[in-house]
Amino acid sequence: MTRTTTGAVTERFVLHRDPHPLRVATFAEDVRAGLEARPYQLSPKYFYDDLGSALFEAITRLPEYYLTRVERDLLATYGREIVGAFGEPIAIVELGSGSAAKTRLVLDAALERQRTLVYRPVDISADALIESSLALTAAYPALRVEAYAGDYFPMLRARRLASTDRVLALFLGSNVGNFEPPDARELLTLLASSLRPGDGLLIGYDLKKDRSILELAYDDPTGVTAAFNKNVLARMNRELGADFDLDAFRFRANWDDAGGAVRSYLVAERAQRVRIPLAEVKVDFSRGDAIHTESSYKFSRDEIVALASRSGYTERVTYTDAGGRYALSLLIVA
Ligand code: AVJ
Repeated sequence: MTRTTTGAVTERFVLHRDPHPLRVATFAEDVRAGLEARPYQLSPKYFYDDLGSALFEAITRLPEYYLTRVERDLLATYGREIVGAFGEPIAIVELGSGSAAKTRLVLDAALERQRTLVYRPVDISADALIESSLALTAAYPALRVEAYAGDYFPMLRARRLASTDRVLALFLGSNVGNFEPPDARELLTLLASSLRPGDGLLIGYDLKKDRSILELAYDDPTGVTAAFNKNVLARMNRELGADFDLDAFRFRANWDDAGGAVRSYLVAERAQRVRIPLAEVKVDFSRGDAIHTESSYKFSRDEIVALASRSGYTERVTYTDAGGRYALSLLIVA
């Protein structure tokens, strides 16, 4: 089945592909910029090719990675109350929908209150979007999916998500934690400008806690998170003709208390030269050189409410689990 940039995949599922899809050139440009920078860095968005998305699904099943389970329990407990806060039929927008597994709890709650529902997921991985949207439209006859494959920022700047519906936007999974604070603020502000006063944003975020719990969640003894990180080296080998030796790099994740984030790295185990022809870059790593692959910021409720008010929202309610590990805040566009 050929897919057009914007086109109906099925009768109730339309896929809009970002006019500037994530081209290899973009990947190559970002790799070149990141490996010519000091310290070396790569964007976590490049984790999510097919294998990366599957490895992330595996991470969400790890006993150490509590985020997904705790968030799912909060959605199961408070989903009805959250959609009930809007009193009228809603449409649902979601940033970073991934497999949309948790989203079903919100869709269920909404479809208990209204006959039909429009769901607008946005994700960097078109394949993940197509897979989840086909599964959702098969499972929910009253659901219509308008999916957007691409990067959040150009999508929001192009106001592709603006609509006349009462909208509940979802930003779950502590995905907000992947953005540097100024970028998180810009993203929430952009999203607010695509919504109308009175629309909602349900944001899920991981709370600050003991270093040992956080470092275990991001460096599990099974090695799944290490594989998730090393996959980006393998991806450069696959897509950019690089010659990374994955065994010559070690994964490391540390809690940075001052910065408020878990920082993930791939560390060179020995001095080595790596060539990445399609990015026109070669790197001479010294032993111990680190490539920063991801920051996962952790928050307090007050920090999220402060970020929200600076981005155009007021806090309606916040739910946390009994263990105080994770939170869901329902924000309203001011
Ligand atoms: C999907 C970005 C929320 O940072 O917790 C999981 C990705 N990285 N284990 C996170 C991730 C390492 C995850 N987010």
